[in-house]
Amino acid sequence: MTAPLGVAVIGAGRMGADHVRRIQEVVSGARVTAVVDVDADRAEAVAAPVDGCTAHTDPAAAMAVADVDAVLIASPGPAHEEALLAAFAHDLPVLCEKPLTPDPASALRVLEAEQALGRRRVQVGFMRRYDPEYTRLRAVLETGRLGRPLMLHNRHRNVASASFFTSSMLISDSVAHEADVTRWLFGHEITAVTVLRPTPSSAAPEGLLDPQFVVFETAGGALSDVEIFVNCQFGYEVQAEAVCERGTARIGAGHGLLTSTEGRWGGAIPQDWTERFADAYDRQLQAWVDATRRGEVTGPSTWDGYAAAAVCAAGVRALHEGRRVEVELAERPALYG
Ligand code: ISE
Repeated sequence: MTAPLGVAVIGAGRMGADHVRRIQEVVSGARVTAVVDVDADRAEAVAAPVDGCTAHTDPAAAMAVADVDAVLIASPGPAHEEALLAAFAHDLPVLCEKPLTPDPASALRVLEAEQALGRRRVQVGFMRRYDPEYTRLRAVLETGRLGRPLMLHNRHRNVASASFFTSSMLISDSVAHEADVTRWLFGHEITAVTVLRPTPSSAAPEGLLDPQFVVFETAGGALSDVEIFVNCQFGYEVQAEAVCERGTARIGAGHGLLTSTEGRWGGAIPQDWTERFADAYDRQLQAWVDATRRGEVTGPSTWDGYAAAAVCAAGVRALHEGRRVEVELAERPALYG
């Protein structure tokens, strides 16, 4: 393909609008040709500044536009299944923001529909896999220099949760990332989840179980724990330490610019994920555009999206039932290696 990839962006909210900006200003080899949102005014507002870009309220209508070669789904999770199936019907490659879909049953339907096509069509937006620190951590583990990984300690902190955040969403919306990085770093599926609930922070909205402490067991025998704290008030922090037989590897210390002045030293803490993972989002999108133009599909797959949904479903049950819950996973189809 020599012409730029024409992308329909579905969902013109915070993430969708940011992806439109990224395609227009950062990524090479692509342009936004359609924007879709249930809110026609919002779609129009995001599409208007982009040359030749049309605005729509129906994803399928946008996919039928002649210069749409690929689809980026950034609408809310419950709308993903319909958009994914429409993209399959139009034979278009997709970058789908996480979650693939909100629950394992719908993720399995998407998995089956993609299998029926006989080839991969979807890259799931687990952008941490494109973060330079996470890729270095994985590379170190892969050399085997530190020995076999035994544990992964994760910390995931947000400044404040959105008004619609529920206790389950700490797992399904936030810890979904650690479900994916644990599987990706260790190369094993997560088999069971336990969730502990400390007394909530007084800064947490009434009724929100925040923070939570999550423990994943993996098929390889290694453990991965996650402190998820979405009203920590001071900054956005994502850290991980892999403990191996002969050493440890740590990321996320956030040592960017450090200043020393007036008897103190220090730096700044990012305030949200678009800032902390800006590089990862750029690399993810460029990798998708490049692969799509080569006629390939790379990166996190529909299987990865489904597996994360299955782990999160077990996690949500573990949270509410106060017990260890095993992950129910379908057989991994040959299409996903
Ligand atoms: C949000 O949806 C994300 O994906 C962020 O990366 C995560 O830190 C946050 O907790 C989620 O709500």
